[in-house]
Amino acid sequence: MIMSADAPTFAEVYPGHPEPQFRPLEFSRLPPQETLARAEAFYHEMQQRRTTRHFSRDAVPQAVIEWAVRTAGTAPSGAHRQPWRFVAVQDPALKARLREAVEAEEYKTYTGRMPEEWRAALAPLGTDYVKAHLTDAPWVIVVFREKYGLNTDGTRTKNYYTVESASIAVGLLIAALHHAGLVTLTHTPNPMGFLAELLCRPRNEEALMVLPVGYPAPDATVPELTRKPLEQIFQVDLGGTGVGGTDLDDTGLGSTGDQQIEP
Ligand code: IYR
Repeated sequence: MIMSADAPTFAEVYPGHPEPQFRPLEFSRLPPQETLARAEAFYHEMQQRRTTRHFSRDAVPQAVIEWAVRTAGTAPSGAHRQPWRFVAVQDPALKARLREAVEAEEYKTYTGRMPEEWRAALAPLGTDYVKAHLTDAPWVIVVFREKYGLNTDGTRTKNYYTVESASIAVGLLIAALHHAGLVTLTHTPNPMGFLAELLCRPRNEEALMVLPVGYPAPDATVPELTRKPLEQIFQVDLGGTGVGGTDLDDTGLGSTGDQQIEP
């Protein structure tokens, strides 16, 4: 391990680059019991979130969408390039064109391209090529990732981890919309190439996800799904979760799961 006394100087690692400017972190530390209470309360709030395909046509003010997108824009990103663009579509004619284009692709997917294994995976969700949510929802947010930066002189700037960065932003967007009392659906038409053209985005942007946003229809339904319990998604150190004082023994995996270390 490199000892901090031997750590290279900034000038050694970044020769020729100006020193970065730092400022003190604004941070107010909460009492531990409040931290725990907030962590739990936020889980309970997010646990209420459901993806639905059934949207009311009721309007949602643009300001709500703007605040949610601002929240999405707080996401961390590779080299802080913020490689995302949120196109919020509300014009009924444009939503109709969007739906038409999406359904044309999805029709081909559902009636031909989809392999049986994929079809079997989607059957419990009952999705199909009819995308009424794209015209019912008052807003459809199309998220683009910026594959590279495009300078005014036409040259390119490399971006980093654009899928990861834009996906983190989408996660924050979903949480923000739920927190605001709205519902959304993460929709991934496949292929998505037509979206950049339809929404007049430049060639350095590629669509990542389509999220209709609004209120649920009064008769909205959701599939019967369960979420994996913590024990199935969490591991501390080399195995076991210690959750609720139990480990993975009752799975037959042993307390260190399948992460046994070779002697
Ligand atoms: N893109 C299609 C199919 C689809 C795929 C998965 I994986 C889903 O979880 C749901 C749908 C569509 O949006 O219908």
